[in-house]
Amino acid sequence: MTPEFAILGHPNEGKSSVLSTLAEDDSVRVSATPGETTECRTFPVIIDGREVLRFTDTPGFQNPARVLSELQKRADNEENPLKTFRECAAQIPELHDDCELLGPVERGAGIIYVVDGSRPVRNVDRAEMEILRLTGKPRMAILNCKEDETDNLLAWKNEFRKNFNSNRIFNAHRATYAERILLLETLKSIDQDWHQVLSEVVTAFKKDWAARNNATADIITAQLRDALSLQLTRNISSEGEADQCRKKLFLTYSKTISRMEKHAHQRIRSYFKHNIFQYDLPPHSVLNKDLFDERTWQLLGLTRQQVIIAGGLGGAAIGAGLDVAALGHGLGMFTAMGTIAGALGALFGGENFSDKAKFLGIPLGGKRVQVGPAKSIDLFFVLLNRSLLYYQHTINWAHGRRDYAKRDQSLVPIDSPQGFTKEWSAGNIKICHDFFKISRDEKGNNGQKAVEKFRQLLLTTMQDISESD
Ligand SMILES: Nc1nc2c(ncn2[C@@H]2O[C@H](COP(=O)(O)OP(=O)(O)OP(=O)(O)O)[C@@H](O)[C@H]2O)c(=O)[nH]1
Ligand SMILES: [Mg+2]
Repeated sequence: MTPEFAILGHPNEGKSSVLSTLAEDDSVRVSATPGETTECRTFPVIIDGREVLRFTDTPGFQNPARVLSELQKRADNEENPLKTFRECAAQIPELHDDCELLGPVERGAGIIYVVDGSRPVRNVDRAEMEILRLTGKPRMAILNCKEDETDNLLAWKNEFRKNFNSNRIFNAHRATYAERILLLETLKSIDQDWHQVLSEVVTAFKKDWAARNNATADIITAQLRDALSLQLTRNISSEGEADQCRKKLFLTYSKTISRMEKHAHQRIRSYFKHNIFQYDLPPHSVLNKDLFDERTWQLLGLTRQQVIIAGGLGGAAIGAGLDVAALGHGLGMFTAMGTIAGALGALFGGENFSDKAKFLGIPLGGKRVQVGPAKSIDLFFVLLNRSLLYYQHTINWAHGRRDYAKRDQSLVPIDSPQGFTKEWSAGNIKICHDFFKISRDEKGNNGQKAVEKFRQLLLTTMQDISESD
């Protein structure tokens, strides 16, 4: 049977938010106004098409003192006090919410009691906890602290020990994948009958996460290959048009690459089940800058040291004609070349085609300008770091979170200035360089090897990101 857990508690403590995060469902209704949830609603957790678990959202307690006294009255001489209480409460309008919220418990759901642990314990909370204890159902408590206040935690924990099989801190806004797994592990321990089935659920969760990472690695690999091999050409009738045409082509080129990036990021987002709520990127994130902004390149491109390593690997790593040492890092990539068109040519490939055509033996019957395939491996690193930043942001955005609170600004992960590749060794740079080269040119068997090596590097990096705070 599919295990069911009902999320119970006082109004406005974050029950729906906790559920949304646990079930990774951003369609759950969350609101700052108490009393938002008035009916129970069940959210299944589906993995590989199978419902492995379900969570039920409930309204908050409205009359805990009255419910408690009604239950106590029945506790000694009735076989099922919860059932008879609900039958009676169903006739009393002001007990609607209290009757409704106990429905899932009556049908056998485990209890997850949610409190805002940043405020003190009150008598109504004690009444609610006593009600839950009287149900005799397996139950755990969750401290979902809305504020950073920790002075009350000890008092809460003392209350919990008396009334619950287990308790945990779990923040609806900040809980990570690892914390969700830990919560499931705790649920395992609150009732022996669930141990086996919840172990299977944890295994399924882990497998599912690995599958999402694999899919993300495929998405990023394909995004990079498409971007790096992108090549645009136009025929021109005179040399005079070349500069203008190249600029126009570059505009189309950069828009196309940005569109490819957006598409890749949307796909990553849907793998991680962010379907409805459009979370913003952190306000100060480099991801908010244009992909072709010079600052983006300074922050996310190669370090000076790495530029030299890449240069040593030969091939098309560095823009033609660029003096590696002179360009260095952050020296103003786009202006260092003297002219914009010159810079574009160096970074993205932009010869006038007449000479090349001769070389290739292709009669063109005119001149052509070309932008792409990418000449600078920096484009590769910028795109890679941006996609990894997007991945990091996505996996750390809890589904129950719906905005950036003002005071939360400092908690938003600050994007590391150089991206994830800053510390990468010469070995890793070589893997990237090989991938870069084959993405631009060939696609033979050797190419497959280079792609696979890069994909593995990507997966390891994503794993590190998943496991870091
Ligand atoms: N800062 C912060 N706010 C939270 C957190 N959890 C919930 N909130 C906010 O608290 C408010 C109430 O959250 P809900 O999840 O709707 O609470 P609820 O317990 O389901 O409320 P009712 O359905 O009205 O009983 C919303 O404005 C949430 O955004 C949290 O961990 N941190
Ligand atoms: Mg609610």
